[in-house]
Amino acid sequence: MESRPPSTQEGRGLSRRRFIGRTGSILGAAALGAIDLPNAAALPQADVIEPGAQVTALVIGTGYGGSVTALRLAQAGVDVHMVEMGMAWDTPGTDGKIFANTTSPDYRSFWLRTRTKQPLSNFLGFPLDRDVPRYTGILDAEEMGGIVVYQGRGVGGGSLVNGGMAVTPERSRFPGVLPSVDADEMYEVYYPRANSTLGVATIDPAWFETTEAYKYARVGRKHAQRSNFRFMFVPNVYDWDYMKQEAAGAVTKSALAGEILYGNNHGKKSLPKTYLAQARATGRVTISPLHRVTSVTPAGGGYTVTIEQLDTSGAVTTTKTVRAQRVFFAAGSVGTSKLLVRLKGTGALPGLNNEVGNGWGENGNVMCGRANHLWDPTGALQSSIPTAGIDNWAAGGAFAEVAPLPTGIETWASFYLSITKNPHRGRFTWNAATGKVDLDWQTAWKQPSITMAKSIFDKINATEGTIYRTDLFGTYKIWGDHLTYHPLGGAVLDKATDNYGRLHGHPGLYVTDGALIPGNVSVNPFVTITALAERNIEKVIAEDF
Ligand code: FAE
Repeated sequence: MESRPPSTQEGRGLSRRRFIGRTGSILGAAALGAIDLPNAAALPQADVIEPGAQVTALVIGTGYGGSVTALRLAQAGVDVHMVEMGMAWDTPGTDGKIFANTTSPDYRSFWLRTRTKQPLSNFLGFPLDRDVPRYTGILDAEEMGGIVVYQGRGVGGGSLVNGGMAVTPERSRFPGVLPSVDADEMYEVYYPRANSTLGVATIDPAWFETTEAYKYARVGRKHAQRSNFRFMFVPNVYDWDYMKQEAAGAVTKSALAGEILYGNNHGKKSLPKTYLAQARATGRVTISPLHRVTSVTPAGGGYTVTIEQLDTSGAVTTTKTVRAQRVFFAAGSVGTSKLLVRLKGTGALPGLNNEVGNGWGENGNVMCGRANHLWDPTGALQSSIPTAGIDNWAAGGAFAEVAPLPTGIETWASFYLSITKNPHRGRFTWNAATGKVDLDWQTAWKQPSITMAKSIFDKINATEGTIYRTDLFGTYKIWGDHLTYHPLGGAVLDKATDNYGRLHGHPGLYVTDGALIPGNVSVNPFVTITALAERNIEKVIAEDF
């Protein structure tokens, strides 16, 4: 059934009983009780901020950095208000589901677009993008100079749309990622704390060997190992027991039904089920969804924060100003960088230093597919949750995630998202003429990433006698070099801020998200973003509150 946008915020206050009644036909009682709470019950209730409110700590954004910050402040006895420009994602659409399937994007899928912009634009020569109603959907494909930056929008930020791959970088690489941070502390205290609060776990190896859903990853392993590359299992925040039950037909399918890019209706331990659930349980954290911060400026020892309330068409319905003693920028690398660069450029925060906007990178993301032989199928059923990687970082500067292509049909394709040691860094600057923030990235800067990814896939193709797919990113285009899932930097730790995220020039302002990390973490970034936020907020609570 084609799902349509609700004309109002239909069902916002839906009770748990009514929710179960509506979805009872697709959700078994066991699934509701024991394993998977529907989002309506698990998500924090909206508690919208009033104009003129006075707030002790205001957090901009509800992704990883924001959620860690809110939880730890609340546990220390500080009242927190979180402002999130995206939706709460706690209300089912007309099809009874909160999130749309990856294979059939609808109004819920994209942030304020009238046509989808899917990372894989083509398949077998056919363009995949289609018209959708403009809506405050979950995935933002933000087009900036020479690059499309994909980001999650809603309470939970990137955790709503990401692949859940929860990777701690190798200890030896860490000093190259964050040189001013004590690595021992990170690996002894903050990475373990982040992994345990996020609910990170590794797939049962015995199940991996037998399930149809990971045939594609086993083919990926075989090809990697035959070319002498290091293959590794990658931990994830998806509930592996739930996935096993999906395979057994005992619960409603999510990963095995191709859900990922536009949200998982079940199984994924996204932030609303982990950090944000704990934060709400303290009774000290409130959240305003569909509210966007546009300005922060000093006022009487604290800050005046301007916030626009949006409706689901993206129109501003109200503009509010509130007072906050302290403000934590957690709007993601792009969101935080753009806000800070604009606030410095317009004179709202004149004390920010010239490092603001610098050091932005895309974690060297580049995608490609390989065409396998007919005797080497990758499976019609593919779990949308990746769990394997090929590590050639030391020799070739690339770590490749063995990614799914969950089309529901046999494709004979192996698909990869590579993270590479791309040395290029972009810079955000204020453009007074247009009143916008520009990013000086160029698509040509992806060439080093392609070269590094080729260090793996040229060799595999030579060993296997196979070729690259040319039908996934356009016609006769091998490399997905126009995008990133992993924006990082723009307000770099120990440069735009002190060594704990305090912004220079304005006491009481902090950066807590991926903007702190200078462009690259050598693996998927959210565990590092979470662990760094844990480290920084511990120091800030001890010294500033
Ligand atoms: P983020 O999670 O982006 O949260 C920022 C929040 O702030 C968002 O909810 C915004 O809507 C909100 N916001 C922005 N501006 C404003 C404003 N002005 N006012 C109010 N709210 C605002 O930031 N990483 C992994 O480690 N493993 C993966 O498997 C993985 N897969 C990915 C797949 C996809 C498709 C995508 C898009 C990303 C993936 N990532 C993955 C990246 C990961 O989700 C990302 O690094 C983190 O979410 C970044 O966390 P932050 O806290 O920096």
